[in-house]
Amino acid sequence: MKVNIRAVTMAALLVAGIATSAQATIVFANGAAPGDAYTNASTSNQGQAVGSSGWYYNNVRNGGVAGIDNSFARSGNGSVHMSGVAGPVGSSFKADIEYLANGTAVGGNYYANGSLGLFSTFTGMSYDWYRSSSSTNNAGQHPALRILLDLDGNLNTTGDRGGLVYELAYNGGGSVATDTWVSAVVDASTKLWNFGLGLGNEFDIDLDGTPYDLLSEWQSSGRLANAVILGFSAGVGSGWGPFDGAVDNIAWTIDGVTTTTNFEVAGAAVPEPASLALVGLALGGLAMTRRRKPT
Ligand SMILES: [Ca+2]
Ligand SMILES: [Ca+2]
Ligand SMILES: [Ca+2]
Repeated sequence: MKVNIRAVTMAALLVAGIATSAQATIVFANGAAPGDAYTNASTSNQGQAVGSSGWYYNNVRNGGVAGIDNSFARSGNGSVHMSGVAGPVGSSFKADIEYLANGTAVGGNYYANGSLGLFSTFTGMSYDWYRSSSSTNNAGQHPALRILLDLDGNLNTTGDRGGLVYELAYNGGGSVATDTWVSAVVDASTKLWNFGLGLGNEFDIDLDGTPYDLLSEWQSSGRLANAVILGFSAGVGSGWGPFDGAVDNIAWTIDGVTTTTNFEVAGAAVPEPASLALVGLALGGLAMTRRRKPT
């Protein structure tokens, strides 16, 4: 029996390649294990770049903490750990992790100075979030996910910047799960509320009397026809009580292209079990073929 080892090897590499291309981009902490933790005690928003990844710990104030560490491992060894203790009255912590188009530092805080594409070509976003049971803030709160926008698409006018926010409270609500990872998907039929965009907060975009409107309603509004995407943001705080939790696997789809980011700590990366299994299958097939060759 003649076997083309080269063809089998190519097939094995192809299977491994497919598994790799389906994986998320990995963004590592600024520090070695157990990772990093960025904080800022002052009342003014401050940030820090996560390497050259385009991600930033941002809008961190009043003792809020954001960093990639091993505390709540997800899809490997890490996630973005977010916490704070001050609030809900008086000074209140806040901490975000943000991907910003051409992120630029202004007074220690980061702003987008570019666009990821038209809001009209955005079809959804998703992430995993975690709330530790040690949190004592409102039991309905969890890290929020936001798409950041410029309403008129003109980056030189900044008074119309803002975003649309996903929170479970406006999509079913109730006390959220604790000490477990929860995956959330935002699509056309998900309710979102706005901040800024030159519309104030919690604007009723379809004028039907309720301010929490579907992504499809935001997109069909003529007001956002020229809006561009400045970035994406996940975060905690601003009026919360003590919270401890995390986010991971933040993803979005723009113009049919999905971008997924898995936050990890370098030096102890754990490959995805699914891709390991695929590589194992491919290599196993190669070994079986080789055993048959002598006949
Ligand atoms: Ca991870
Ligand atoms: Ca503008
Ligand atoms: Ca409405």
